[in-house]
Amino acid sequence: MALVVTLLALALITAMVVEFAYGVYTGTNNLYNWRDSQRLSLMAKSGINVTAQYLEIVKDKFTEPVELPVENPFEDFHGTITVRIADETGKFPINSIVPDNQIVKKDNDSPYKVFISLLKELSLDEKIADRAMDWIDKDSIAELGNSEENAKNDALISLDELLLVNGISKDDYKKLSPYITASGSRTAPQININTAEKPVLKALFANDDIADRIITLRKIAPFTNGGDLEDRTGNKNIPTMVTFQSNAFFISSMASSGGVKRIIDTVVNTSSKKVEYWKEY
Ligand SMILES: [Ca+2]
Repeated sequence: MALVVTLLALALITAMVVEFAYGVYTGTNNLYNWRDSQRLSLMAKSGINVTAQYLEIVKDKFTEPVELPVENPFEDFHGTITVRIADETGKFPINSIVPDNQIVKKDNDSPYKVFISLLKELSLDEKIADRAMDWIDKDSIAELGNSEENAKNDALISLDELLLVNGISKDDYKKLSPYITASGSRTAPQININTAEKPVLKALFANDDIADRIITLRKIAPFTNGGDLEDRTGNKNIPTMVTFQSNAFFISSMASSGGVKRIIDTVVNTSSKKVEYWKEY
């Protein structure tokens, strides 16, 4: 009997010790994870700050998206910061299909028409334009069956809102999102032809040949103004949305260490010096 009691007591004590050790282990682990994620958050933030200042200097020379990894930027902490920069002014500003005054223009040079051309260019359903329009415009008059259901009736703050729009699938979004932006003016929208990708240029100029010529010629020297564009491409018809400088950039800064990572996505406006969008995850 005494032996049984002793064995039971021993088993109980062993279980308690194991439980305690496990508790200490997970507690310490949580603490380290928390500490690391705080450090990673600050690292990611430094990545954004440095990039924003760097863009102040190089914004006019920026031609294509870049990715810059920096290994162990701090002496006492092993990790990597990877910064990705892309020009937002080279993309189609989707909010501009509904201007601030809510009057949607549908003539040839209008943002709405350029968006339709971009959808065609990407082999996407043209009706996506009307669905996006109903999502953004303040009224509740549906262009298509369910296009006003649960609509935001306001401008998009981030592109992933498009996933909430009725009739826009995940695949549509994946195809479209590299070429559009939620940034930019709704009343005087601009696209920088020195950085825009081919589908955007083709949609903007409604002409394959001119888009190709722009891409070839801008590699030699960026276009500086309308006259320069006219002289070098021989094209006299310059769309209203054309611009030659960028003022909004997307920066994604990812800090990682030992499998843990923190990412900050942001859009900074280099003219107004404002942060237009900020998401940390
Ligand atoms: Ca609406």
